[in-house]
Amino acid sequence: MARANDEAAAALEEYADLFAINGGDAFRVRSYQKAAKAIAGYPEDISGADVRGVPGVGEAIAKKVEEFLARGSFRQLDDLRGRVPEGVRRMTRVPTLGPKKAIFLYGELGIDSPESLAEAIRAGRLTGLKGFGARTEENLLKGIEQMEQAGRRVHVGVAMDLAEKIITSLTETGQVERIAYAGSLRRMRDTIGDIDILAVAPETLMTAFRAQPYVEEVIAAGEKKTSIRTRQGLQVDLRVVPAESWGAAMQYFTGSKEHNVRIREMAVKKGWKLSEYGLFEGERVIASRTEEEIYQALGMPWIPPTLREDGGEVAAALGGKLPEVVTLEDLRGDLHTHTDLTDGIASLAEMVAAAAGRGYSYYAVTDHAPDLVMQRMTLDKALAQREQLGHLQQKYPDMRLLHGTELNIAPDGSVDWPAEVLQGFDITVASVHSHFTQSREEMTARFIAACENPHVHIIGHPTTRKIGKRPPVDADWEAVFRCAARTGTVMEIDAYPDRSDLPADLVRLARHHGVKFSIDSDSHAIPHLAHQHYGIGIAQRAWLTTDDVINTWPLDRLLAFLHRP
Ligand code: DGT
Ligand code: CA
Ligand code: CA
Ligand code: ZN
Repeated sequence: MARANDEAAAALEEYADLFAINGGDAFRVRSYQKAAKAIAGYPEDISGADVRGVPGVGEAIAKKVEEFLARGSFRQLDDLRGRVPEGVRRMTRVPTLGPKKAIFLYGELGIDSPESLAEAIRAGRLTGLKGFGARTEENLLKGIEQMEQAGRRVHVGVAMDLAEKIITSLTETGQVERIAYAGSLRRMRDTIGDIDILAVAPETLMTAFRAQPYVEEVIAAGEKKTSIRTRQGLQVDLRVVPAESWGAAMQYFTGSKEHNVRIREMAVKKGWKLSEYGLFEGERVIASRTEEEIYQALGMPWIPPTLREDGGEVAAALGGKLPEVVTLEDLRGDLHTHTDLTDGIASLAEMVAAAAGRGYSYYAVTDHAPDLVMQRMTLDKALAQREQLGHLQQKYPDMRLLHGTELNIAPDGSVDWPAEVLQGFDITVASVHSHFTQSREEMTARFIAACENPHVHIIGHPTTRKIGKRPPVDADWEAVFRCAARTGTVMEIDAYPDRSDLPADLVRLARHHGVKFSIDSDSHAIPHLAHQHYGIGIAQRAWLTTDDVINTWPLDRLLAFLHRP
C-alpha cells in the first residue's frame, strides 16, 4: 500500500478524533472515519490519483486531503491541534472522564494531561467543582492508573524476574514436564509487552496457575491458553502445548512475528506448512520436536532467538554466514562497578570476592569521581582505595584488579580531574550525569570532547536513559560514533536492565562505524554482577562477536588496548 494513502488516512483519523473531542457532530465524525478507512484501503496511490474517485470521499474531504498531500497538513487539522494539546487528547481517554469534561478541565483549570489531572485531584484542586465529587475523583485516579499500566511496557529485568518466579511456582506444582518462556523475553528485547510461557503439562496446570498469589486478574481462561494480569499490571500468557510440538511451539511463540513470516514463506515455497504444531507436508510431520530440526529442514542452522527480528538473519543463516555472537561465557571481566566508597552498598573486599567467584580474569572498580557532589569523593579517598586494591590483589593471583573511576562529563565535555591524576587510573569510564536536556549540538560536542580526551577509555551508559523514567539524551550519534572509532574510545553496553544502554539499534550503528564495546554491570551491589546476561542480550541483538567486545579479550590484549603495563 502506498504511504501517501496511509498518511492521509492517519491525518483524517486524527481529525475525526479531535473533531469529536470538541463536541463535533457525530455524523460528520463517522464520515471522516469512513473516508480514512476507504483511503487507506484504496488500491491506487492517491498522491497520483483523483481522491474524489475514492468511495465515501466528498468534496469537503477531498479538499482537505489535497491540501494534506501538498503540505503535510490541512487548515482545520492545524486549528484543532492548536486547541487541544496532545496531553489533553490523552486525558479524553481516561475512563469515566470523557472528552467533554476533559475539555472543560483544560479550559477552566488549565489541566493538560492525565498526569496533571492526577496531581490536581491529589492537591484538592477539583474539590467543590460541579460534577466532581469525592467518588468521581477516586474513579478518575483509578482510571488514570489503569491507563498508565496498559500503555506501559516494562523493562526486561522486571519481566525476567517475574517469568522466573512463575516458572518456579508452576514447576513446584509437580505437573509440568517442560516449561520455558518464549516471546520478546526470549529474544531479550529491552522492553517487554507481555510474558509468554509454554508448558508441556496436563490441563489442570491452568487451574493451578490461576490460583497463584501473583495473579491479580484472570483475563482469559481456556483449555490451551490462560492469560492473567499481575498486580504490577503485567500480562502473562500461559500455553499448554503437546510434547511432540515443543520445538514448533517455541519457534512460533518466540517470534518475532516478522521473523516467523520470513520463515513461513520459505516453508510455503517448498509446498509445506509451518504452524505452532510443526512443519508439515500435507498430513505428514517433517519436523516439530525441536527448533533445530525445523530450521534444519528449511535449510538453515538454528538461529539464536536474539537474532530473530527479520534483520537479515534468515539470509545469513541460509548462506552459512550467521555471526558467532558473543555469549555470557565469553566475558572475562567487568569494567564498571561501584563500592560503598561512593553509592554502592558492598565493600571493596566483598565486591572483589564476588567477582572472583564468577571466575573473572580481570575486574575494574570504578567509583564515582568528585564532580558528582553528593558522593563526596576526593582524590585522597581514591588513592586510599587504590592502595587497598593493591593489597587485595595479592589474595587473587588469577584475577587482575584494575583501579578505575567513573568520571562525569561536564556540559562542556571536560571531566573531573586533570591529566596527571587521570593517568594514575588503569581504566576510566566517563558518563553524563547532569544537564540531560542540552541541545543536540551541545550534547554531540560534549560527547566528542569526552571521546577526544586521551584519558577517557569508555563512555558509560551513553544515552543515559532510564526505561519508563528518563528519555535518552539527544545527540548526533553517528558523529559521536565516528569520533569514538577514530579515537579508540569504547562505547559501553550498560547491562543494568532499566538502563540497557546503549540499546541494540545504536550498538549496531556504532559497530558499523568500527566502534568497540564493553559490556558492564554498573553494579552497586553483589547481585547486580549477574546483570551481565542482559548486556549479552543487547550485544547479540546487535550481532556483536568477541572481537567487538573488549572485556571478552584476554588480559594482555585488554591491557595493550588500554596502554597499561
Ligand atoms: P511483546 O509481548 O510486545 O513484547 O512482543 P512479543 O514478540 O512477545 O509478541 P506477542 O506476545 O504478541 O507474541 C509472542 C510471539 O508469538 C510473537 O513474537 C510471534 C508469535 N505470534 C503471536 N501472534 C502471531 C501472529 O498472529 N502471527 C505470527 N506469525 N506470529 C504470532
Ligand atoms: Ca510477549
Ligand atoms: Ca503474548
Ligand atoms: Zn553512571
